[in-house]
Amino acid sequence: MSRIVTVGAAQLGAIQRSDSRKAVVARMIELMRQAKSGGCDLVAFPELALTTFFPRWFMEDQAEIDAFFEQEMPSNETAPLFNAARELGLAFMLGFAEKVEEEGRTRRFNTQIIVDKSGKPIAKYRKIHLPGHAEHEPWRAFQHLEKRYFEVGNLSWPVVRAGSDLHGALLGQMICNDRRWPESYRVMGLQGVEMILLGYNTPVHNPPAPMHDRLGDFHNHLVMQAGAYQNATWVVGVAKCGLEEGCEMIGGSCIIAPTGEIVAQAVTREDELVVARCDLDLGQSYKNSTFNFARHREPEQYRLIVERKGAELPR
Ligand code: ING
Repeated sequence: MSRIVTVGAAQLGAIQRSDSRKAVVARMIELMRQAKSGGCDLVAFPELALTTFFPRWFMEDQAEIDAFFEQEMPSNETAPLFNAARELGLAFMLGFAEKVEEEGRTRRFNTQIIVDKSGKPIAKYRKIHLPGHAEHEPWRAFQHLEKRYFEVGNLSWPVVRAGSDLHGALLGQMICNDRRWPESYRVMGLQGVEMILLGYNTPVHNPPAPMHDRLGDFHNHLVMQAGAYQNATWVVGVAKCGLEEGCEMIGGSCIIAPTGEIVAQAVTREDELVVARCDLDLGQSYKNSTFNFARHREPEQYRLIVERKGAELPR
């Protein structure tokens, strides 16, 4: 009996600063309806899916910053999303800015959750690789202040076994910049992950390295295809994209098989649903051969990967 999960990558076009959560949630529910009629079991939304990508601005007033965060999940504004999913019988992944009281203090993370078809949250992940910078750098066309607004995630990369509504799928998550680091995939590969869900907001222009701009779409698929193949897992990458507050962001949402092949991808930088039937056992032949980790890996030889942060050149 094959374990097929039909996935909808629900790409979102631009969200402007003035767009209300109510308006965004309505767009997301429309994508959920399309997903339902497309036979989906699971819908994945982008990173920070409820608001414009606010780390592009330098802000000092904490109240102004906190307007972009969710104090509770679901809230009055996001409850309609949970209700629609439950009514449609859809599981979903949602990225949002999380403000939480934890260990006696207020903490802020770039977070994703997975909610099952009954509306129960079954997984949470907090972004570990925070790109950009922490102080105002006015030379940039726009800022990228994730190191200022978020803490490094403290949940590692957990892999959870979903319920029978998703055929016991071994699900993992990462967020945006995490996808550029092989360690993110491997930590989940070492837990037998079958499908990684990730959202991203990726500007076309990278101020510190403008010569990379022409390769943004290529690098986007390169890293996810490599991660999928090298860990024998499905990878679902979902963009928030288009021209947001003057900043163009790449699209390229896609569903990638454990073979490393892109099986479906977006062709616009708008709200667009990308659907694929995903056989969760497709990675098995790789896990039993080429990427049989227990048989072929030599962790004793990999110590530098954990012990050393930055590169140190030989004398
Ligand atoms: N965005 C970008 C990303 O990793 C970036 C940051 C852009 C890094 C271009 C390198 C090059 O896709 C987020 N939100 O991490």
